[in-house]
Amino acid sequence: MDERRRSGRGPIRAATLGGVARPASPPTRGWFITIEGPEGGGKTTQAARLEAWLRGVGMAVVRTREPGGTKLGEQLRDLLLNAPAGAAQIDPLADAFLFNAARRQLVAEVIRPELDSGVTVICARFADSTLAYQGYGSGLDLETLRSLEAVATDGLRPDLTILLDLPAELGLARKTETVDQTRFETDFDVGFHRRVRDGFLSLAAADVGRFAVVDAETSEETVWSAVRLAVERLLGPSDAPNEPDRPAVRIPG
Ligand code: ATM
Repeated sequence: MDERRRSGRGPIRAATLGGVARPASPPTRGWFITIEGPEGGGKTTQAARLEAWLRGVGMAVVRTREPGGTKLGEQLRDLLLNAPAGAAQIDPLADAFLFNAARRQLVAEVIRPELDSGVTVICARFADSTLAYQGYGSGLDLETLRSLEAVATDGLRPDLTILLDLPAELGLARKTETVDQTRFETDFDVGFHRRVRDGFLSLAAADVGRFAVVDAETSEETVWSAVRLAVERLLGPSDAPNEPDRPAVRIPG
């Protein structure tokens, strides 16, 4: 059997463990795992650790991000995040179209082909970010955004979404200690970021089978343990590494 296929998936049975529902039938493509959440939760760090860990257990993995991950997507990212000071306010619906344009390119160029060839895809941010930021944050109609998403993704949904949750104030404070500030930290107030966080939590509460909510206020190591546990539960016994002595980790939420 193709090694990527073998290592990308294992036998799956219908089950819901710790909030992560497993597909009922054996899948034929790679796993699609997204990492979401407000600013400052450590998405990039955790995505990189997850990639390294999955590679270490023999899985074929691609890590990417939104907006970005393709040439067009990275150009759109620059446009969306680094709008120069004094630039005209970007209309929230225009934002949503541009994020979805980047998403469409990423799905068509990277995510779909990789999943179809049995490779697991880890994506830092995906469609839930548009619902949280442009929907809950900027007040756009969620159904309109879901329609845009459906067109952009052809209905592709993650198998698992890990929500790194933390209070908006803490996340923003962590970001101000770094140089990579974007328009979203400089031009949007804390009320906006609180709505985004609450939005993510609402999305998770409405789809407990897909989301694992992880408390990102704690240390990187504690967060990583929870992230790994959520992914182990998705993969099931045949793909998860054998580490019987590892202490159990509670996934908050
Ligand atoms: P990071 O990848 O560094 O998290 O920045 C991406 C920013 O784009 C993030 N800003 N903040 N704060 C959230 C924002 N964003 C949206 O507003 N909508 C989207 O659909 C996506 C993917 C990101």
